[in-house]
Amino acid sequence: MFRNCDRVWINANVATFDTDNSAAYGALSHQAVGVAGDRIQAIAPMTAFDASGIAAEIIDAQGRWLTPGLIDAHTHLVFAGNRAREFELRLQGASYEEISRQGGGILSTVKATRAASVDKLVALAVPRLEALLREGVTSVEIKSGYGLDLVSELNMLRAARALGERYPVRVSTSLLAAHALPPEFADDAEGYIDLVCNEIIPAAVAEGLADAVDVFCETIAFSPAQCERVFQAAQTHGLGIRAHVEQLSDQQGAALAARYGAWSVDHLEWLDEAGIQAMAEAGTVATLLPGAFYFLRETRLPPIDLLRQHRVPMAVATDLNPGSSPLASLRLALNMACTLFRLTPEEALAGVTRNAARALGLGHTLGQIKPGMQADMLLWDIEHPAELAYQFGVNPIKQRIVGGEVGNV
Ligand code: DI6
Ligand code: FE
Repeated sequence: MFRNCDRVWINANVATFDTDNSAAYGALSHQAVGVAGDRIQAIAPMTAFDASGIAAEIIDAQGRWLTPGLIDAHTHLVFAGNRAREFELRLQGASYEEISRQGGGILSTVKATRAASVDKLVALAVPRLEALLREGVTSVEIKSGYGLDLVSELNMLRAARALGERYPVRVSTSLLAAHALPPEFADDAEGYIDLVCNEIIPAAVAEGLADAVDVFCETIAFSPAQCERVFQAAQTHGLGIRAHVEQLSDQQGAALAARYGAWSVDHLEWLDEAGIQAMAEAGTVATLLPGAFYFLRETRLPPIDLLRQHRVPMAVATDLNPGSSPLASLRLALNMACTLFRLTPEEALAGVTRNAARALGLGHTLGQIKPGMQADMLLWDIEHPAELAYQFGVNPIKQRIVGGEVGNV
Protein backbone atom coordinates (compact mmCIF):
# COMPACT_ATOMS: atom_id res chain seq x y z
CA MET A 1 0.00 0.00 0.00
CA PHE A 2 2.77 2.42 0.96
CA ARG A 3 5.35 0.98 -1.47
CA ASN A 4 4.76 3.49 -4.27
CA CYS A 5 4.59 6.46 -1.94
CA ASP A 6 6.95 9.42 -2.19
CA ARG A 7 6.20 10.64 1.31
CA VAL A 8 4.52 9.12 4.37
CA TRP A 9 3.36 10.95 7.47
CA ILE A 10 3.41 8.62 10.47
CA ASN A 11 1.89 8.96 13.95
CA ALA A 12 -0.74 11.37 12.69
CA ASN A 13 -4.24 12.02 13.90
CA VAL A 14 -6.28 12.66 10.79
CA ALA A 15 -9.45 14.72 10.40
CA THR A 16 -10.27 13.16 7.03
CA PHE A 17 -13.66 14.79 6.36
CA ASP A 18 -14.17 11.62 4.33
CA THR A 19 -17.84 11.31 3.32
CA ASP A 20 -17.62 7.58 4.01
CA ASN A 21 -16.44 8.06 7.60
CA SER A 22 -19.26 8.93 10.00
CA ALA A 23 -17.02 9.75 12.97
CA ALA A 24 -16.91 13.43 14.00
CA TYR A 25 -14.51 15.24 11.63
CA GLY A 26 -14.07 11.86 9.89
CA ALA A 27 -11.35 11.44 12.51
CA LEU A 28 -8.87 8.57 12.58
CA SER A 29 -6.24 8.38 15.30
CA HIS A 30 -2.66 7.19 15.09
CA GLN A 31 -2.40 6.78 11.34
CA ALA A 32 0.08 6.60 8.51
CA VAL A 33 -0.83 8.71 5.46
CA GLY A 34 1.09 8.18 2.23
CA VAL A 35 1.18 10.34 -0.89
CA ALA A 36 2.38 9.40 -4.37
CA GLY A 37 2.88 12.24 -6.79
CA ASP A 38 0.14 14.77 -6.15
CA ARG A 39 -2.37 12.24 -4.78
CA ILE A 40 -3.15 10.59 -1.49
CA GLN A 41 -2.20 6.97 -1.94
CA ALA A 42 -2.87 5.21 1.35
CA ILE A 43 -4.13 5.64 4.90
CA ALA A 44 -3.72 2.94 7.52
CA PRO A 45 -3.45 2.64 11.30
CA MET A 46 0.12 2.71 12.59
CA THR A 47 -0.39 -0.83 13.88
CA ALA A 48 -0.63 -1.95 10.23
CA PHE A 49 2.27 0.17 8.98
CA ASP A 50 5.66 -1.38 8.32
CA ALA A 51 8.44 0.97 7.25
CA SER A 52 10.80 -1.75 6.03
CA GLY A 53 11.22 -1.82 2.28
CA ILE A 54 9.68 1.61 1.86
CA ALA A 55 11.80 4.17 0.06
CA ALA A 56 9.48 7.07 0.81
CA GLU A 57 10.47 10.08 2.89
CA ILE A 58 9.02 9.48 6.36
CA ILE A 59 7.71 12.44 8.34
CA ASP A 60 6.87 11.85 12.00
CA ALA A 61 3.78 13.90 12.86
CA GLN A 62 4.26 13.10 16.56
CA GLY A 63 0.55 12.95 17.24
CA ARG A 64 -0.26 16.24 15.50
CA TRP A 65 -3.36 16.57 13.31
CA LEU A 66 -3.61 16.38 9.55
CA THR A 67 -6.60 18.04 7.90
CA PRO A 68 -7.44 18.66 4.27
CA GLY A 69 -6.02 21.95 3.00
CA LEU A 70 -8.40 24.84 3.60
CA ILE A 71 -10.46 26.06 0.64
CA ASP A 72 -11.73 29.64 0.49
CA ALA A 73 -14.56 29.17 -2.00
CA HIS A 74 -15.65 32.81 -2.37
CA THR A 75 -13.29 35.77 -2.69
CA HIS A 76 -12.98 38.99 -4.66
CA LEU A 77 -9.31 39.39 -3.78
CA VAL A 78 -8.23 40.96 -7.07
CA PHE A 79 -9.12 44.66 -7.04
CA ALA A 80 -7.56 48.11 -6.90
CA GLY A 81 -8.43 51.12 -4.78
CA ASN A 82 -9.48 51.54 -1.22
CA ARG A 83 -12.84 51.82 0.50
CA ALA A 84 -11.79 52.96 3.97
CA ARG A 85 -13.55 56.31 3.40
CA GLU A 86 -16.79 54.44 2.73
CA PHE A 87 -16.29 52.63 6.02
CA GLU A 88 -16.14 56.02 7.73
CA LEU A 89 -19.36 57.09 5.99
CA ARG A 90 -21.12 53.95 7.05
CA LEU A 91 -20.02 54.57 10.62
CA GLN A 92 -21.72 57.96 10.32
CA GLY A 93 -24.96 56.25 9.36
CA ALA A 94 -24.96 55.77 5.57
CA SER A 95 -26.10 52.29 4.47
CA TYR A 96 -24.34 50.00 1.99
CA GLU A 97 -27.27 50.39 -0.43
CA GLU A 98 -27.28 54.22 -0.13
CA ILE A 99 -23.58 54.43 -0.86
CA SER A 100 -24.03 52.08 -3.79
CA ARG A 101 -26.94 54.13 -5.23
CA GLN A 102 -24.83 57.30 -5.01
CA GLY A 103 -22.17 55.77 -7.26
CA GLY A 104 -19.82 54.81 -4.43
CA GLY A 105 -19.45 51.25 -3.33
CA ILE A 106 -18.68 48.72 -6.03
CA LEU A 107 -18.40 51.42 -8.73
CA SER A 108 -15.60 53.22 -6.91
CA THR A 109 -13.62 49.97 -6.94
CA VAL A 110 -14.47 49.56 -10.64
CA LYS A 111 -12.91 52.91 -11.43
CA ALA A 112 -9.65 52.04 -9.71
CA THR A 113 -9.57 48.51 -11.11
CA ARG A 114 -10.09 49.63 -14.71
CA ALA A 115 -7.12 51.98 -14.34
CA ALA A 116 -4.78 49.21 -13.12
CA SER A 117 -2.65 46.93 -15.32
CA VAL A 118 -2.66 43.16 -14.82
CA ASP A 119 0.74 43.40 -13.11
CA LYS A 120 -0.58 46.07 -10.78
CA LEU A 121 -3.64 43.98 -9.95
CA VAL A 122 -1.38 41.03 -9.14
CA ALA A 123 0.87 43.17 -6.94
CA LEU A 124 -2.10 44.58 -5.03
CA ALA A 125 -3.58 41.12 -4.50
CA VAL A 126 -0.36 39.52 -3.23
CA PRO A 127 -0.60 40.60 0.44
CA ARG A 128 -4.24 39.45 0.60
CA LEU A 129 -3.44 36.09 -0.95
CA GLU A 130 -0.38 35.61 1.25
CA ALA A 131 -2.47 36.29 4.35
CA LEU A 132 -4.88 33.53 3.31
CA LEU A 133 -2.10 31.08 2.48
CA ARG A 134 -0.28 31.62 5.78
CA GLU A 135 -3.40 30.47 7.58
CA GLY A 136 -3.67 27.24 5.59
CA VAL A 137 -5.58 28.07 2.41
CA THR A 138 -4.49 25.68 -0.36
CA SER A 139 -7.32 26.48 -2.82
CA VAL A 140 -8.99 29.80 -3.43
CA GLU A 141 -11.77 30.97 -5.68
CA ILE A 142 -11.22 34.44 -7.17
CA LYS A 143 -13.91 36.44 -8.95
CA SER A 144 -13.80 39.20 -11.49
CA GLY A 145 -16.57 41.79 -11.19
CA TYR A 146 -14.76 45.10 -10.74
CA GLY A 147 -13.96 45.52 -14.43
CA LEU A 148 -17.45 45.46 -15.97
CA ASP A 149 -16.09 45.78 -19.49
CA LEU A 150 -14.48 43.21 -21.75
CA VAL A 151 -10.84 44.14 -21.24
CA SER A 152 -11.01 44.88 -17.52
CA GLU A 153 -12.97 41.73 -16.66
CA LEU A 154 -10.46 39.60 -18.56
CA ASN A 155 -7.56 41.45 -16.91
CA MET A 156 -8.92 40.58 -13.46
CA LEU A 157 -9.10 36.91 -14.43
CA ARG A 158 -5.61 37.05 -15.95
CA ALA A 159 -4.36 38.44 -12.64
CA ALA A 160 -6.13 35.61 -10.78
CA ARG A 161 -4.55 32.97 -13.02
CA ALA A 162 -1.12 34.63 -12.64
CA LEU A 163 -1.44 34.40 -8.84
CA GLY A 164 -2.14 30.67 -9.19
CA GLU A 165 1.04 30.27 -11.21
CA ARG A 166 3.19 32.23 -8.76
CA TYR A 167 1.99 30.67 -5.52
CA PRO A 168 1.48 27.12 -4.23
CA VAL A 169 -2.31 27.39 -4.32
CA ARG A 170 -5.04 26.16 -6.62
CA VAL A 171 -6.98 29.08 -8.06
CA SER A 172 -10.54 28.66 -9.35
CA THR A 173 -11.92 31.63 -11.23
CA SER A 174 -15.45 32.96 -11.58
CA LEU A 175 -16.47 35.53 -14.14
CA LEU A 176 -18.68 37.94 -12.18
CA ALA A 177 -19.28 40.46 -14.96
CA ALA A 178 -22.92 40.69 -13.76
CA HIS A 179 -21.85 42.25 -10.45
CA ALA A 180 -23.01 45.85 -10.99
CA LEU A 181 -24.24 47.93 -13.88
CA PRO A 182 -21.32 49.90 -15.36
CA PRO A 183 -21.89 53.66 -15.83
CA GLU A 184 -21.81 53.35 -19.67
CA PHE A 185 -24.94 51.18 -19.44
CA ALA A 186 -26.68 53.16 -16.70
CA ASP A 187 -30.06 53.01 -18.47
CA ASP A 188 -29.56 49.78 -20.32
CA ALA A 189 -29.16 46.74 -18.09
CA GLU A 190 -30.36 44.46 -20.88
CA GLY A 191 -27.74 45.88 -23.22
CA TYR A 192 -25.05 45.18 -20.61
CA ILE A 193 -26.28 41.59 -20.15
CA ASP A 194 -26.07 41.24 -23.97
CA LEU A 195 -22.42 42.28 -23.75
CA VAL A 196 -21.78 39.82 -20.90
CA CYS A 197 -23.43 36.89 -22.70
CA ASN A 198 -22.34 37.58 -26.27
CA GLU A 199 -18.84 38.95 -25.78
CA ILE A 200 -17.34 38.73 -22.30
CA ILE A 201 -18.26 35.09 -21.56
CA PRO A 202 -17.10 33.78 -24.98
CA ALA A 203 -13.83 35.74 -24.75
CA ALA A 204 -13.11 34.47 -21.23
CA VAL A 205 -13.81 30.91 -22.36
CA ALA A 206 -11.64 31.25 -25.45
CA GLU A 207 -8.67 32.23 -23.25
CA GLY A 208 -9.41 29.56 -20.62
CA LEU A 209 -9.80 32.28 -18.00
CA ALA A 210 -13.05 31.26 -16.29
CA ASP A 211 -14.13 28.09 -14.50
CA ALA A 212 -17.59 29.42 -13.65
CA VAL A 213 -19.85 32.42 -13.94
CA ASP A 214 -21.25 34.30 -10.98
CA VAL A 215 -23.97 36.95 -10.72
CA PHE A 216 -25.24 39.42 -8.12
CA CYS A 217 -29.01 38.85 -8.05
CA GLU A 218 -30.32 41.80 -6.05
CA THR A 219 -32.49 44.91 -6.31
CA ILE A 220 -29.31 47.04 -6.46
CA ALA A 221 -27.79 44.76 -9.09
CA PHE A 222 -29.45 42.33 -11.56
CA SER A 223 -32.94 40.85 -11.76
CA PRO A 224 -33.57 37.09 -11.74
CA ALA A 225 -34.48 37.25 -15.46
CA GLN A 226 -31.17 38.97 -16.25
CA CYS A 227 -29.24 36.47 -14.15
CA GLU A 228 -31.01 33.64 -15.96
CA ARG A 229 -29.65 34.87 -19.28
CA VAL A 230 -26.13 34.70 -17.84
CA PHE A 231 -26.77 31.14 -16.61
CA GLN A 232 -27.95 30.12 -20.07
CA ALA A 233 -24.83 31.54 -21.67
CA ALA A 234 -22.70 29.75 -19.06
CA GLN A 235 -24.39 26.44 -19.88
CA THR A 236 -23.82 26.96 -23.58
CA HIS A 237 -20.11 27.46 -22.88
CA GLY A 238 -19.74 24.65 -20.34
CA LEU A 239 -18.98 26.89 -17.36
CA GLY A 240 -20.00 26.19 -13.77
CA ILE A 241 -22.66 28.39 -12.19
CA ARG A 242 -22.59 30.27 -8.90
CA ALA A 243 -24.62 33.19 -7.64
CA HIS A 244 -24.79 35.87 -4.95
CA VAL A 245 -28.41 35.56 -3.86
CA GLU A 246 -30.74 36.54 -1.06
CA GLN A 247 -28.08 38.75 0.58
CA LEU A 248 -30.11 41.94 1.07
CA SER A 249 -33.56 40.82 -0.07
CA ASP A 250 -35.42 37.73 -1.27
CA GLN A 251 -35.36 37.57 -5.07
CA GLN A 252 -35.82 33.77 -5.30
CA GLY A 253 -32.36 33.71 -6.82
CA ALA A 254 -31.29 30.51 -5.07
CA ALA A 255 -34.13 28.49 -6.58
CA LEU A 256 -33.36 29.91 -10.00
CA ALA A 257 -29.64 29.12 -9.78
CA ALA A 258 -30.39 25.63 -8.44
CA ARG A 259 -32.63 24.97 -11.45
CA TYR A 260 -29.55 25.63 -13.57
CA GLY A 261 -27.53 23.15 -11.53
CA ALA A 262 -25.48 25.79 -9.69
CA TRP A 263 -22.43 24.54 -7.80
CA SER A 264 -23.06 27.09 -5.08
CA VAL A 265 -25.31 29.93 -4.05
CA ASP A 266 -23.85 32.39 -1.60
CA HIS A 267 -24.86 34.78 1.25
CA LEU A 268 -28.48 33.51 1.75
CA GLU A 269 -29.67 35.61 4.70
CA TRP A 270 -33.10 35.98 2.99
CA LEU A 271 -33.31 32.42 1.63
CA ASP A 272 -36.71 30.71 2.05
CA GLU A 273 -37.68 27.04 2.27
CA ALA A 274 -38.67 26.75 -1.40
CA GLY A 275 -35.16 27.89 -2.31
CA ILE A 276 -33.68 25.37 0.10
CA GLN A 277 -35.75 22.57 -1.42
CA ALA A 278 -34.56 23.47 -4.90
CA MET A 279 -30.96 23.48 -3.65
CA ALA A 280 -31.39 20.08 -1.99
CA GLU A 281 -32.75 18.61 -5.21
CA ALA A 282 -29.95 20.06 -7.33
CA GLY A 283 -27.10 19.32 -4.89
CA THR A 284 -26.27 23.03 -4.74
CA VAL A 285 -23.98 24.09 -1.88
CA ALA A 286 -25.02 26.91 0.49
CA THR A 287 -21.94 29.11 0.89
CA LEU A 288 -22.19 31.18 4.06
CA LEU A 289 -20.28 34.44 4.34
CA PRO A 290 -20.24 35.54 7.97
CA GLY A 291 -17.65 38.24 7.27
CA ALA A 292 -20.12 40.23 5.16
CA PHE A 293 -22.89 39.66 7.72
CA TYR A 294 -20.57 41.00 10.42
CA PHE A 295 -19.12 43.92 8.48
CA LEU A 296 -22.51 45.18 7.24
CA ARG A 297 -23.96 44.59 10.72
CA GLU A 298 -26.76 42.47 9.30
CA THR A 299 -29.25 41.07 11.76
CA ARG A 300 -31.13 38.52 9.70
CA LEU A 301 -29.45 35.11 9.96
CA PRO A 302 -29.26 32.61 7.11
CA PRO A 303 -31.73 29.74 7.73
CA ILE A 304 -29.14 27.32 9.12
CA ASP A 305 -31.60 24.92 10.76
CA LEU A 306 -33.61 24.53 7.57
CA LEU A 307 -30.43 23.97 5.57
CA ARG A 308 -29.51 21.23 8.05
CA GLN A 309 -32.98 19.68 7.89
CA HIS A 310 -32.83 19.50 4.10
CA ARG A 311 -29.23 18.22 4.22
CA VAL A 312 -27.94 21.01 2.03
CA PRO A 313 -24.13 21.04 2.26
CA MET A 314 -22.85 24.27 3.80
CA ALA A 315 -19.57 25.96 2.87
CA VAL A 316 -17.95 28.87 4.70
CA ALA A 317 -15.83 31.50 2.94
CA THR A 318 -14.31 34.94 3.56
CA ASP A 319 -16.00 36.88 0.71
CA LEU A 320 -12.76 38.89 0.87
CA ASN A 321 -13.66 42.15 -0.90
CA PRO A 322 -13.13 45.87 -0.31
CA GLY A 323 -16.75 46.81 0.36
CA SER A 324 -18.64 44.31 2.44
CA SER A 325 -16.01 41.95 3.84
CA PRO A 326 -12.40 43.14 3.94
CA LEU A 327 -11.54 39.88 5.67
CA ALA A 328 -8.32 38.09 4.67
CA SER A 329 -8.65 35.38 7.31
CA LEU A 330 -10.47 32.12 6.71
CA ARG A 331 -9.69 31.15 10.31
CA LEU A 332 -11.64 34.17 11.56
CA ALA A 333 -14.45 33.31 9.12
CA LEU A 334 -14.54 29.85 10.72
CA ASN A 335 -14.93 31.37 14.13
CA MET A 336 -17.60 33.80 12.91
CA ALA A 337 -19.53 30.93 11.31
CA CYS A 338 -19.72 29.40 14.78
CA THR A 339 -20.25 32.50 16.92
CA LEU A 340 -22.58 34.41 14.56
CA PHE A 341 -24.32 31.60 12.63
CA ARG A 342 -24.12 28.88 15.31
CA LEU A 343 -22.46 26.29 13.12
CA THR A 344 -20.64 23.59 15.04
CA PRO A 345 -16.85 23.63 14.62
CA GLU A 346 -17.21 20.37 12.69
CA GLU A 347 -19.76 21.94 10.31
CA ALA A 348 -17.60 25.04 9.89
CA LEU A 349 -14.50 22.96 9.09
CA ALA A 350 -16.45 20.77 6.65
CA GLY A 351 -17.44 24.13 5.13
CA VAL A 352 -13.84 25.04 4.32
CA THR A 353 -12.82 21.56 3.16
CA ARG A 354 -15.23 18.97 1.76
CA ASN A 355 -18.17 21.26 1.08
CA ALA A 356 -16.03 24.13 -0.17
CA ALA A 357 -14.59 21.72 -2.75
CA ARG A 358 -18.13 20.93 -3.91
CA ALA A 359 -18.88 24.65 -4.16
CA LEU A 360 -16.02 24.82 -6.68
CA GLY A 361 -17.27 21.81 -8.63
CA LEU A 362 -14.23 19.86 -7.35
CA GLY A 363 -15.82 17.62 -4.74
CA HIS A 364 -14.61 14.46 -6.46
CA THR A 365 -10.90 15.37 -6.19
CA LEU A 366 -10.49 17.85 -3.37
CA GLY A 367 -11.41 18.51 0.25
CA GLN A 368 -11.10 15.05 1.85
CA ILE A 369 -8.14 12.98 2.99
CA LYS A 370 -8.75 9.70 1.28
CA PRO A 371 -6.96 7.64 -1.36
CA GLY A 372 -7.27 9.13 -4.85
CA MET A 373 -7.85 12.69 -3.65
CA GLN A 374 -5.42 15.55 -4.29
CA ALA A 375 -2.77 15.55 -1.57
CA ASP A 376 -3.51 19.04 -0.21
CA MET A 377 -3.13 18.82 3.56
CA LEU A 378 -2.16 20.80 6.63
CA LEU A 379 -0.29 19.53 9.64
CA TRP A 380 -1.41 21.40 12.74
CA ASP A 381 0.09 21.64 16.19
CA ILE A 382 -3.26 21.23 17.93
CA GLU A 383 -4.87 18.78 20.31
CA HIS A 384 -8.30 18.79 18.68
CA PRO A 385 -9.67 20.04 15.33
CA ALA A 386 -12.27 22.22 17.07
CA GLU A 387 -9.37 24.51 18.03
CA LEU A 388 -9.23 25.68 14.42
CA ALA A 389 -12.66 27.26 14.72
CA TYR A 390 -12.31 28.23 18.37
CA GLN A 391 -9.21 30.38 18.39
CA PHE A 392 -7.98 32.96 15.91
CA GLY A 393 -4.91 35.17 15.73
CA VAL A 394 -2.63 32.27 16.65
CA ASN A 395 -1.34 30.15 13.79
CA PRO A 396 -0.60 26.53 14.71
CA ILE A 397 0.38 25.37 11.21
CA LYS A 398 3.43 23.09 11.18
CA GLN A 399 3.35 22.08 7.51
CA ARG A 400 1.48 23.11 4.43
CA ILE A 401 1.24 20.43 1.76
CA VAL A 402 -0.03 21.17 -1.76
CA GLY A 403 -0.12 18.44 -4.40
CA GLY A 404 2.00 16.26 -2.12
CA GLU A 405 4.77 18.88 -1.85
CA VAL A 406 5.68 20.30 1.54
CA GLY A 407 6.28 24.02 1.43
CA ASN A 408 5.96 27.36 3.04
CA VAL A 409 4.27 30.44 1.78
N1 DI6 B 1 -22.01 41.06 -2.51
C1 DI6 B 1 -21.07 41.47 -1.69
O1 DI6 B 1 -21.13 41.39 -0.50
C2 DI6 B 1 -19.95 41.98 -2.47
N2 DI6 B 1 -20.41 41.78 -3.79
C3 DI6 B 1 -21.59 41.24 -3.76
O2 DI6 B 1 -22.19 40.93 -4.78
C4 DI6 B 1 -19.64 43.41 -2.21
C5 DI6 B 1 -18.66 43.95 -3.17
C6 DI6 B 1 -18.28 45.38 -2.88
O3 DI6 B 1 -18.93 46.09 -2.11
O4 DI6 B 1 -17.25 45.80 -3.44
FE1 FE C 1 -19.10 38.14 -2.83
